[in-house]
Amino acid sequence: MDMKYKALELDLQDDGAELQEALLKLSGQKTVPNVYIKGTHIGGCDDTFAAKSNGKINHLLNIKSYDYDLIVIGGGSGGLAASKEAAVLGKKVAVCDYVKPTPKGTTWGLGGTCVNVGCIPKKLMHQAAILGESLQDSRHYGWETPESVQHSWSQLRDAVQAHVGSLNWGYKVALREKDVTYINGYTAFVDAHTIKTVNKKGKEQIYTAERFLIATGMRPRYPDIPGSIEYTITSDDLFSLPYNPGKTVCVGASYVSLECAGFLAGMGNDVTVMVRSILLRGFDQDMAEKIGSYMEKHHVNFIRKAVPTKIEMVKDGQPPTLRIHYKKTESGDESSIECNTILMAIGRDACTTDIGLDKAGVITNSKNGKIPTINEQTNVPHIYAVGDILQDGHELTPVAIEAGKLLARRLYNNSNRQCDYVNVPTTVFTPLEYGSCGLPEEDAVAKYGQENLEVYHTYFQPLEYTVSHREANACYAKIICDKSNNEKVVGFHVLGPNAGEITQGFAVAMKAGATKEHFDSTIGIHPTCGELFTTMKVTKSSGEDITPSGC
Ligand code: FAD
Ligand code: NA7
Repeated sequence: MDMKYKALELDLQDDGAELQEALLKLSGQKTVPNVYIKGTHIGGCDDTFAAKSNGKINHLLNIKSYDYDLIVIGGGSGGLAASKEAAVLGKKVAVCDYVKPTPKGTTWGLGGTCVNVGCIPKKLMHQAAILGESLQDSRHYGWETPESVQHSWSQLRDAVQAHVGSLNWGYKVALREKDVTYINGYTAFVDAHTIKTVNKKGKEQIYTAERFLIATGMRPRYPDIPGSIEYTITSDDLFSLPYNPGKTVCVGASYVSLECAGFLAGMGNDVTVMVRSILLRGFDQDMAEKIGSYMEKHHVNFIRKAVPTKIEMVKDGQPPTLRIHYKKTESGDESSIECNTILMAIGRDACTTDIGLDKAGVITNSKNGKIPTINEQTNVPHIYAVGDILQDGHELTPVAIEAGKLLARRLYNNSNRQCDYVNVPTTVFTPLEYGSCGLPEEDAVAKYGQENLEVYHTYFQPLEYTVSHREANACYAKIICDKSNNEKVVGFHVLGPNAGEITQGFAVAMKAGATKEHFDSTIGIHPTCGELFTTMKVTKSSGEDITPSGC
């Protein structure tokens, strides 16, 4: 606590035994440590820790006591997990959460991106599209459904929003049950131990805390072109859009863009994706291209190597008619498309610019606003960060939750377990789902060298696709093995239905250090897609045929 203290080591004192007797008389305690503060007897080790946590030591030392042990800024995946864990461990905790409305005025409740405008609504809309495809398949399976089946955007949106609303409510209840104070106000640091919150009526409050956790997440970016902010929407608006988006252009080739394009097309909308360079930067490019060609065959148009230059309103309405002008990046040719909705999905910015980090002394990366940390601790020792704003983290909900929970345990329960950011599995929910764990092939080559790798791969056709006559070589799987280390599996990739469910199980195996031999000696579950990982034989380097044969 940065205080001057004097320690008497009784076994090193000539009169140690006499001192011990005197202490016994004075305090009734013979054991050591025997702690006094300004003449007041505190007790032994446990008593001292208790006096620290109940404020007695602060009081004796005349140290200002704080309103909270921990204030968490941001009530999303990471912030909520950390705050609940810290409260369960007996700490006085507050969570500050506030959603700045989008330029279109969209706002939402407690829970952060994942629950309100991310994973949850998007997976439900993905499911709506999957059901549409299954409806087509069902006719091959004997269901006599009418050809003119229609999809209702408003019914889906209302059902999705009802579910999201129930989750918002659940989070509030959970905070109340765990005695976490919920402060619904925009929050910024005033100094390193003080924050100011402003609620939607403009009322300001000041709070202090011994420690802080920053978990403010990210928000979508808009390109700096005319009409962009006035006329386009982002994923923050899409899931509660009051009207069917109609003919849609999705700008960007990020997973957010491809997922939204996929489910909108699956619901019968005319959809175009505008791609500046490559699909799914950061993901395995072999897989990314296969996703793209499947989507192209399934009614999603792609304009490659193009960037938007201007957006115009042609006719206001619900939906409006818009015109997006764009330029080809290589030829410079210009063109435009008329559509109803333009979804900007060109990346997300860390919410760290106007939260007073300079006043608290917290350093950010000037390139992307993210916060560098060591084990989630910022350069200011009592201020921590988790989730999407973490430099070198993963922008995924389960990662934010795990990091938040483990941090609370380290701070308040003597744990030393760190969040492990290696082999984090993930899934892109495009019409054909793409699950991956470990390294993309490009990264594996860069790390291990081509000569040290063996890639096993195969196309596959889910049994369910046969009766409904879906195309044969759309689904694909590959594993990347490190030959110099017993063919340890360092990359796992699968493109097919339920890829997320398949990948989750194999991620456990990879965490345990699975090798190709482990995969081979595992007995498959027949007939499933996952079983093919137990029988993969063809290496990419052999160039052999990988189209599937029978059981
Ligand atoms: P968030 O959940 O974003 O929470 C931050 C909270 O802090 C927000 O409520 C914000 O309003 C609030 N806040 C910000 N600044 C302040 C302030 N100054 N004062 C008070 N409150 C503030 N991840 C997956 O794992 N799987 C998926 O399938 C998936 N799909 C996604 C789909 C989309 C469309 C998007 C956009 C994201 C998706 N993600 C997915 C990513 C996932 O949502 C994020 O990784 C996760 O929400 C990050 O959690 P967080 O705690 O860092 O921040
Ligand atoms: P990403 O993964 O940063 O991708 C951004 C995409 O947008 C990418 O395809 C970019 O192309 C493209 N982009 C970027 N700027 C432009 C402009 N000006 N014009 C056209 N296209 C552009 O962003 P996400 O939206 O997926 O968000 C990331 C996180 O959100 C994710 O990790 C989750 O947490 C949710 P490029 O490849 O750079 O040429």
